[in-house]
Amino acid sequence: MALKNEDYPISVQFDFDAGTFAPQEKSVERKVSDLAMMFHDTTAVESTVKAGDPLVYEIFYYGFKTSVSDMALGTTRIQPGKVGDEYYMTKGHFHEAYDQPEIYFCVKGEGYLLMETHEGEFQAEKWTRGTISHIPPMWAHRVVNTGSEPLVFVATYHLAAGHIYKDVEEKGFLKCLVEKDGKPTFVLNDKRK
Ligand code: S6P
Ligand code: ZN
Repeated sequence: MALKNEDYPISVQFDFDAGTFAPQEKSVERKVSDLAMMFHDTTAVESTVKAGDPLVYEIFYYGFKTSVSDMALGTTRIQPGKVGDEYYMTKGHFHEAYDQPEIYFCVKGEGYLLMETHEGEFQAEKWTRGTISHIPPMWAHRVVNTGSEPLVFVATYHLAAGHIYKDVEEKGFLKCLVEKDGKPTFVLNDKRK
């Protein structure tokens, strides 16, 4: 089979200090207002948005699409911070394609990877720099930054995986991470009580 331009090997360069890589195809920013329905303290959401609507996280993408494959790279940089007592986190999603897994690699910072199935199985993985987690198909996934510096992780997945946000927007995850007595603490999500 004749090779097309996109079928040749390619590399990008990761910057461990910045938590980004170059070249990039695109980036997306999510602020507190984009995550308004995700945090449990709606009064704190309102006042944080009014006070300047801070950036929570950015995602940098590169899709290594070839004629026959669709491997993709995403790096997410979550700022340290809280809305009320709840730590900054990603929205979280299920993959649209039920057979699509993903690998997450924590390269900076500390926090938790929360995962949950439609059947209500919940699992949280403690993350420090160097933790690599496999997210099996059919597990929703969200990352929470419980540290005092940006948390950066690299994701590899197939573009065919797609994203479904609706379920997480409506019900959240079974547990939330809040600061209690200065420590990250799991509490049951109000929407599930
Ligand atoms: C894609 C992968 C990540 C997330 C990113 C932001 O499958 O899991 O690149 O898109 O970490 O999270 P979210 O929930 O806002 O898409
Ligand atoms: Zn994903």
